Amino acid sequence: MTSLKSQLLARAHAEGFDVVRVTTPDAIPQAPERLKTFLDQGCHGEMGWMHDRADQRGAPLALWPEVRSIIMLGMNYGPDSDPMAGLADPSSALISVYAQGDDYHDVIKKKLKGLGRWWGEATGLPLKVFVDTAPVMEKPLAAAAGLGWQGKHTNLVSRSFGSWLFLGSIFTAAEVEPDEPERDHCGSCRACLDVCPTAAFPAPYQLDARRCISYLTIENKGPIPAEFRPAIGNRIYGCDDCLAVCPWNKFAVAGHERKLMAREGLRQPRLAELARLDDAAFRTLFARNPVKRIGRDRFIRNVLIAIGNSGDTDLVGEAEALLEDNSALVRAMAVWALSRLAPQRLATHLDRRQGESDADVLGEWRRAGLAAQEPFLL
Ligand code: B12
Ligand code: SF4
Ligand code: SF4
Repeated sequence: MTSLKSQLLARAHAEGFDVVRVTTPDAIPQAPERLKTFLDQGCHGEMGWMHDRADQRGAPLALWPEVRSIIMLGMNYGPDSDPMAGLADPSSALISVYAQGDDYHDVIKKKLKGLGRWWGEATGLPLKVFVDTAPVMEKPLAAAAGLGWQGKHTNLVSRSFGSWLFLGSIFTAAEVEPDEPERDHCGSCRACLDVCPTAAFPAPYQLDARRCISYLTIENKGPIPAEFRPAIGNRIYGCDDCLAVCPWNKFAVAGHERKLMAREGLRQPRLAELARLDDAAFRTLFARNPVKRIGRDRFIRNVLIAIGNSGDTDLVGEAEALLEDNSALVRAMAVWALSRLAPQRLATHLDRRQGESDADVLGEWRRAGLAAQEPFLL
């Protein structure tokens, strides 16, 4: 298999992967227990799919008993500018680096399939390819293969690419010589833990997803709990703070895969423009992009939170217009945004409150009244 392995590395690089290493299916013995602790503590929040197939997720052989080796692949998506710079302009929106270009699932899956086709013919044995598309723990497997190590923020950190590797895998029934795991190079650093705006790390190497802005803005389907809204700032889809502050990024370079590069219109869009998107315009703007997945209403919910945090009174009209939206989720966040930006204006829209029947929206009106000490809003 040795010469086949060197051919595999060459082919993978030709497909556009930046790192390729191999591990065995039994290489992550601690993962099932750690996953169980994460789930028992409820850290997965509404992501019930993590719970549903936890046995398979923790143990590759339970997912596919024929697997003998796991080829782990990483693709660099390093940004070409500081991902946190946009935080300084609260009238614009921040979309996390991973979601400014085409959807990585589609881009990487296609490349994995191409590589897998060749590998299947070369070995004559079955295989499966995954990129966050099955119950697989990609980070511990990548660490076991030596692509990097799981940093204190739980993501995989690479000595060559810093925080910016997407991960994918090929499960193969072929025996391939495994590589050495990477050791932890975090040392006494705790920059990622300290920067987190929502204190989402109960301890180093552990994340409570329910507090993470990435979870709150992407996975959380209903209203975002009020306690986290101010800390979200203008991050409307995901968050990069813990990734961006890692000192290992000093070796990172901008990604080379054209499809994953930031689209100009998504680098730092104006909140006012995003707030006006109807369903059709939302689908057009985010065609082939990960943001499309959350749908227009959840997206506008996030935009309204950023508007509420902006301190920009030019945005009052955008929030006011959305008080009448068809979506209760949007109306609720419009009330919150206006209560932060211009509470006195909210009082001029009492007709909206009177005609409201949704419990969540009414709850926002009550909360806004209490915060503004305006009994007529209650
Ligand atoms: C669920 C999920 C999320 C959830 C939960 C994240 C999480 N940390 O679990 C949410 C929605 C919050 C999320 C957010 C993000 N995600 Co995500 N997510 C996943 C997913 C689907 C599963 C991760 C998982 O299994 N979690 C369960 C926990 C228990 O496992 P774990 O994170 O490995 O936790 C380990 C540590 O806690 C460790 N541990 C526990 N105690 C101790 C003690 C010590 C001493 C040590 C050393 C370790 C240790 O053991 C656990 C098991 O290995 C993967 C794709 C996949 N299929 O793997 C992508 C994935 C992890 N996400 C990814 C990305 C890019 C992100 C974001 C950066 C996106 C963004 N910009 O908004 C953020 C980062 C937030 C963060 N700090 O983690 C990439 C990460 C790439 C990389 N280089 O690591 C992945 C791998 C997708 C991919 N194919 O590229 N994500
Ligand atoms: S992605 Fe943002 S909110 Fe989530 S853990 Fe990292 S810094 Fe905290
Ligand atoms: S910021 Fe520091 S502690 Fe966090 S992953 Fe990077 S090196 Fe480790």
